[in-house]
Amino acid sequence: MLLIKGGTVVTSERSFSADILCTTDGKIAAVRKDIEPPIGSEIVDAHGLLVMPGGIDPHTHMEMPFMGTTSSDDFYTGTAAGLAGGTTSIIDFVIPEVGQSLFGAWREWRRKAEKSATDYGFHVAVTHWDEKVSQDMGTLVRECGVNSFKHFMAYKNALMVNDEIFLKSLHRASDLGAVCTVHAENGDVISFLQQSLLERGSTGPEAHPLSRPDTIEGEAAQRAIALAAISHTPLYIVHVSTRQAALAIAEARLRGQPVYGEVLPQHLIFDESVYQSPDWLSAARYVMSPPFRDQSHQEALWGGLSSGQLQTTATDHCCFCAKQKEVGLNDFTKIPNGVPGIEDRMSILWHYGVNQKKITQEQFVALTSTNTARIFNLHTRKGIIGEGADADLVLWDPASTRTISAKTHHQNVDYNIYEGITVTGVAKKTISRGKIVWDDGVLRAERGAGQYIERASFKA
Ligand code: DUC
Ligand code: ZN
Ligand code: ZN
Ligand code: ZN
Repeated sequence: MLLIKGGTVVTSERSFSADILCTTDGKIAAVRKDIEPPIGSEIVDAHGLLVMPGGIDPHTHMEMPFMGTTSSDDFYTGTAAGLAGGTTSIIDFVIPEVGQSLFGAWREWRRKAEKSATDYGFHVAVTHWDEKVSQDMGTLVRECGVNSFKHFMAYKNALMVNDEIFLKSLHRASDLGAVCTVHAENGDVISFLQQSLLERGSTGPEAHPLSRPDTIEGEAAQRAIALAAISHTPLYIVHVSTRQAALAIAEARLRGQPVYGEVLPQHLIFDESVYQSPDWLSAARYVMSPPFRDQSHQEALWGGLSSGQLQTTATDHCCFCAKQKEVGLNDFTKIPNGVPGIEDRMSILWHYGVNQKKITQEQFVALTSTNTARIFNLHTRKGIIGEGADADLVLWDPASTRTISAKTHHQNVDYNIYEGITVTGVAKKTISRGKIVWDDGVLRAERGAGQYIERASFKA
């Protein structure tokens, strides 16, 4: 048994002094003041520390085949890096290949994820439509613990679905009691703009944001919201990066529509100037979609998070090393889209959010863990601190600092987008189902210790 003594417990609701007792099978047994240590228990001194639910990152891409290559963090290295930053669960994406069934893909990704160090669940992408897709959605929801499906309105001729397919999938998800998630950018417009930029000789990373303007994220978000309304399906919009998309979500919520928005910390602090670096690789490293935008959008994202109109933070963790990025040296449309971030999400949000008084520490817990657990129906086990819940905890030191660097990070990638930034607020210890797996700089991540998280339908 593990007894965490003397800390301040922070939940999405309130902060209070209490000890936490964890059972050997990884559950929380008690949360109250002055718990007497049971015989043989290990005591963790949490004086001066905040004890919060472990982070849940609902948007990662470990070892994902994408744009002709595979993201460099696998399920072990990526989740281990997450533990070093206080994240104890992920929801990754099953992306079926052309011709592969949804169920077949889910089985393949289950196999890949067996090496995970943290618990993990899956959203399953719907990238085409036929009777088998509809059947598999039923199987996945009823028998496989999947309650969310992903749709790409971008990546034409690859992952993109048109409105008709998206609507069919939304309708099927509604019948099954599942949530639909969406990457909202207009893929037809992007494809057109990419071609015209290339024809005009704009081949470098500086053309990337020009090919994906803010307006077409707003347009796609509006369209996704309209389709979700028609089919009465809860909608979760991933990586909201614009004021337009944030407003569309807020308006839908004012109409009473269940629409949720996710924000990536990188969009809160970087702007489009990252693509102007004279050094090709320095700019190419930031190529992800949606791209970094002009700074004016950041106010809406922070406002959305602090007002509750945007509910979660994720990373879209999708690592590609320099060698992989270089495939796009002469053509920005071939640069694999994606940036690392799972290890730094919580520190970045704390440093720029809590320290700057943009959000409270309770909102920090809501935005890094609890809201995601509620939206994706894992809140009986995760995202809370209460008897019977999984003992997934982070002991947070709000006063310690660290300087982020690829030299010291645990992600399997040769750069860090936050290189050189010194943050105040660090994960001192991370506890995954009752075991200390990150201990003040020592990583004890265990390959294969992660369990698959079954998430029930909302119609059960
Ligand atoms: N955007 C990225 O940058 N990478 C993975 C997929 C996506 O939508
Ligand atoms: Zn129906
Ligand atoms: Zn995306
Ligand atoms: Zn993604």
